[in-house]
Parts: sequence; C-alpha cells; structure tokens
Amino acid sequence: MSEPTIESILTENRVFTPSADFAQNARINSLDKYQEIYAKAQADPQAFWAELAETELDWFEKWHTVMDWQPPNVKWFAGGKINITYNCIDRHLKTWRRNKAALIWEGEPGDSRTLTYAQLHREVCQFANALKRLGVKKGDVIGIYMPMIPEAAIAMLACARIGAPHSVVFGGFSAEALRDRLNDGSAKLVITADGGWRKDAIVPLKEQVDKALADNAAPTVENVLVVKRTAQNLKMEPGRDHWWHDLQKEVSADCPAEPMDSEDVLFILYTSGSTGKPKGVVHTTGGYNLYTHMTTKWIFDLQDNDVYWCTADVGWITGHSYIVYGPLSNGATSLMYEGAPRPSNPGCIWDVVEKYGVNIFYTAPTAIRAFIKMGDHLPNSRDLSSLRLLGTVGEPINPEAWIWYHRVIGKQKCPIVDTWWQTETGGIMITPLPGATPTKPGSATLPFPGIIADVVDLEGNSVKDNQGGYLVVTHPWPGMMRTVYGDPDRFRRSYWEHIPPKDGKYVYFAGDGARRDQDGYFWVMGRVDDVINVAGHRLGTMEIESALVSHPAVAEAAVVGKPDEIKGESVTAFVILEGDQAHTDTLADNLRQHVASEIGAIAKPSEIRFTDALPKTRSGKIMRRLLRTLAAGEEITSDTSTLEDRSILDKLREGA
Ligand code: 6R9
Repeated sequence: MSEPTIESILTENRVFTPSADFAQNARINSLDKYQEIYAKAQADPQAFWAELAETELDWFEKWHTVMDWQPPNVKWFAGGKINITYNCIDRHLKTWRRNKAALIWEGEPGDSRTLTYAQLHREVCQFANALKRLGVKKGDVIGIYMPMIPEAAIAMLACARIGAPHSVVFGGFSAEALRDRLNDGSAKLVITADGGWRKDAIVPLKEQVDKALADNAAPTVENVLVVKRTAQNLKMEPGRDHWWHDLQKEVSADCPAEPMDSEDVLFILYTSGSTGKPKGVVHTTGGYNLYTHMTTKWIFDLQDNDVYWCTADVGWITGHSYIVYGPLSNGATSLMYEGAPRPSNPGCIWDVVEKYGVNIFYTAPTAIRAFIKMGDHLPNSRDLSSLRLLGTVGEPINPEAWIWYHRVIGKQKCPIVDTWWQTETGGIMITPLPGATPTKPGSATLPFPGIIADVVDLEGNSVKDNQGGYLVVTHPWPGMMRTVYGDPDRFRRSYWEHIPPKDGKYVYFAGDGARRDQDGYFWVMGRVDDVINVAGHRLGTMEIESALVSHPAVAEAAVVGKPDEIKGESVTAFVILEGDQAHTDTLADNLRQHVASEIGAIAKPSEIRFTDALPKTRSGKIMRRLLRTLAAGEEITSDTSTLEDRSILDKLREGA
C-alpha cells in the first residue's frame, strides 16, 4: 500500500428522506424497519441468512451446515444442492411470470428483442445442449467474449445450467488480455459473436478470438461457438468454429438444471489488483444466488410490473449480479442495451428509458458526469416520468453529480441508491434501502443487513467517527469471493493480511479508504492501493506498466492516476526510453496504441511524460505518491526525505 494516511476533505450536509409516496409501497419502508432487520442479522448472521435461503430460494436438497468459516476460507450452505438457473428461470414458469418479459433487449442500430421467461428457458436449454454436444462437461471452464446481446446472458445461464464455470471477458479487452484469461482458467471453449455494435461501428470480436488462439497460444481451447450479430464476412476454422444458429437447429430444448453443490464454482471473473496480473475472482453457487437475490430485492425494491435497467456490461461484476442473476432470480424484467451515447444519438439512453417506460435505472457516476456535460436538453426532451428509483455504482459520486441526477433525471422524486461493492464481494454491501434510508449525496450510507463493516487503522483498531481509515468487513457473508483462481495464497495475501487478525478474528480488507460519520454513514474515498479507477473500470498500475515496458523503446515506466472531471481518474504514464531516443509525439502515440493492444482501449494512458529518471526510495521503490502529485499539477508538500535523489523532482517538474 502506498498511502499510509487517509484524509477526507469532503463535507456534505444535505439529507434527502425517502418520499412518503415511495415508502408506501416499498418492502422495507422505514429506517426503524431497516434497523430492526439489521440488528436481527447482526445478532445471528447465520440464522438470518439461513431463514432467507429457506424462504427465498428453491433447493434440490437442503444444506447441512449454514456457514463453515476456516479463515480465510468459507463455505455457505454446505451439503445443499441447487442450480441458480432453476431459481432464475424454471421456478417462474410455474407462475404467471411464465409469459412475463425476462429480458428486453435494445440493439444499438435500433433492432430489439424481448424474451419471456418461457422463451428464455427454451434458449438456455438449447444453448446448454449445444455446449454438451461440443463436449463440455460439468467443471469445464468456458470463456465468454460477447457484445451486449441476449445471447451473452443466455450463454452464462447455459454454462450455469450444466455446471460449467463461466469466465466472462469484457468485449473491450484486447486479444492478448483475452488469451491470458483463457489460459489462466484453462478454458475449454470460447463463446463469442462475429461482432457487436459500439458507437456506430462493428467491434470485431471473433477476429480478436482468432488472434488470441493463433499459433496454439491458448492450447486448452478446443472449440469456438459463434453467435451471428453483425453478419460481416468471417473466417470459420473447420472443426474448431461453430455457428450457434446451426447447432441450435440440431439440439433439443430439454435440458434439466444440473444439481450443483452449493460450493461448486459458478464463475470466475478477472479483476485488477495492486500487483501483477489480474486475479481470477471465484464465486460459488448457493451463497452468491442468495446474496444477489436479496440485495436486488431490497435495494431495487422490484415490483411486479417494473422495467429495470442496469447499464453495465455483462463483462463486469455489475452485469453478472445485477443484469443477469439477481434480477432473474427475482422474476424481474431486466433490460439490456447494446449501445452507448454517440455523436449520431447522444440522447440514446433517454430514448430507451422513454421507449420501454424504464422504472429503475442503475448506472455509474462517470456516465452521469458525461450526461451532465452533454447537456440537460437531452434528458429534458424525453419523457422520463416512468422512473421511480435511481442507482449508482463503480466509484465515489461527487455531490454535484448526485444532485444533478436527482434533479434532472429523478425530477426530485426518485430516491438514489449509491451502492458500494466490488467484484470480490459478489453483491452490494453498503447502500441505502430506498424506502427506508435518508440519503446524503456522496455517501453510500449504511451496510446491507447481514453485513458488518468497519473503518480501521492498519492495526485493525476502529478509528473515531469522521476519521479516515481502511474499509473492512468483519463477518463473512454469503456472496463473498471464495478464492483467487489457482492461487489461494494470493487470496490470503491480498485480502486477509494487510490488517492483521486480532485474537484470531480475520477481517476482509477491501482496498478502499473510508470514513464513518456521526450517524454511522460510510463515505468511501477510493482505493488506497495501486489500483486506478478509470470511468468505473479497475486497472492495476502494474498491468499498464508491464504493457509499456513490453514495448522495445521503453526501459522503465511508472503509471499513476490523475483526477479527471468525467472519468474520475485518467492514466498518466512516466516513461524512460531505451538509449537516447527522441521524445516525440509519434512515439507517445505509439506507446498509447501499444497499451490498447496489450490490454484494451480503457487502459490507454491519456498522457505520456518522458523522463530520464523516476523518483525512488533508497530501497529502489518508485514513489508513486510524488508522481500522482506531479500528474495532478500540484505542489509537492508531503515528505520527500526518503527520496534518493531530489534533483529528479525538479527535472520532472521542468518537463511538465
Ligand atoms: C461493483 C464494482 C470495485 C471498486 C471499489 C471502490 C469502487 C464501487 C463504489 C465505489 C465509492 C461506490 N466503488 N462502488 N466507490 N462508492 N458506490 O464497481 O466492482 O469493478 O470490482 O470495483 O470500485 O473503489 O473497491 P469493481
């Protein structure tokens, strides 16, 4: 960790109480009710979760042990047999929901599709049978590299139905990043599409898969299943590549859900950490099903007729938990949108809200800041009156953006749920309940029932109210990650050792700084490790640095985040070149392109600063703290006594 002290400068005193209108129909409709449930869960978390597992989910066989906690390893509902797709689909077929829209999909070019629960069932079963026909067995890891089309969700559900853990790789990642993830998980098959639409252009996904697999570079992958979306010409490799629409004609629509052990792996999802390559975060079945189900139900307060829209991509945890599993387990109507605001239609988001009468809208602060910049006339010229609840996720929201969201999108009547959580936590951890919790702009407010969180110092002692510290969770919860795929040691090191256990009591270290105010509200301040958050996407500085030094012109690189009005943070790279090459704009551009092709466009440095030396400690550690200050264009006032050579700072300043 690079930042020993955490300061919070944000003070925000406005309080917004849930309207009587909203609270009237809400499941949890007063702060008292929340506190009552919270206290009950805190007194006996196991009994709390067990009761919900019993009443809210369908199990093929009941568990014998609610929680088995051998720090840092946990099992929830051990001995229980369950299949998350049974809970997400089959059980609704016996009710009036059979013909309710499960997924509403809008493509960027304006095409659209609706799948009822009965139709979704049919497609998932067929897809699962197609996977089986290609030799996929329970336990095989399947890579999914898809655009935002219904088949992305169908593919995930098909994997879960037959017990093949999925490993979804965001479609914006490069062929190299895809290959690394396929290899790390020893994926047996990749599901992709010919392409997807993004800002009026085709993203050629299958082409990237071909690159990732070229020269047998991902040797475990035997087959590629391709969904037709954009219909450009493709090279299909005989024996390896198969069209989904061809296989679909040959397989039956009958595929019973495989009974899975509660602790069988449901999926792996890669995320950036402070060191080394991305971590494969492992989630298992029963606990994740329960946790995403309950958080969706209470936080989004879904009513039977709601149209719910989460704007995330299924390539991120938010898409997994709050486009696919949580909403479907609740029998909701979940909207998927392929597109993004673009010059040909900057108001497309509000078109979709109007077209489908969206009631619940969940997006990221970076998107909100971009909406603000594009102008109020875009939302103001659409009918947004269907909206009744708004949410945000991905990074701290600045109070100005919160207030704009409340005023311009929510017309001052929609509660806002600012939800703090992570890939690792599986589901939302700190959040308002919209009919119960008074909100303060910029605060994620209070922990979800069953979640016991604290703000501590590096010794694990709770800090005083309003003092900065490290955000930790002190009791296991059903949705938590189980391990880092193939690297249990890294799991222990990354999450359970920064704060040493006291009296044998382990705490989960989230990697975020936070403070708690006098009302117990949490204010999350951002990462305390070498992770940067660019437009809500987590990037490790190490990953970008190793991409840069893999370029032949680069000798050394140090990457830091720089505050950015829209994206929250942007990437600044300090680069030392090999030999005495000229510091040209062309080379800087080449390096930016190189990072895009190594990782993906989201990781592209917005600024490259050439330098002859980097500020280092005497033991040779790069002092990123100083580089961050320089990148932000601020004066260095903090301690520089550990710096080996002070003249470097002056040179870096001159070069700015
Ligand atoms: C769900 C997701 C996790 C990191 C997390 C934190 C930041 C997410 C936040 C928030 C402040 C919120 N973060 N939600 N910070 N307020 N409401 O985003 O997962 O991609 O793993 O990122 O995002 O820094 O540690 P993930």
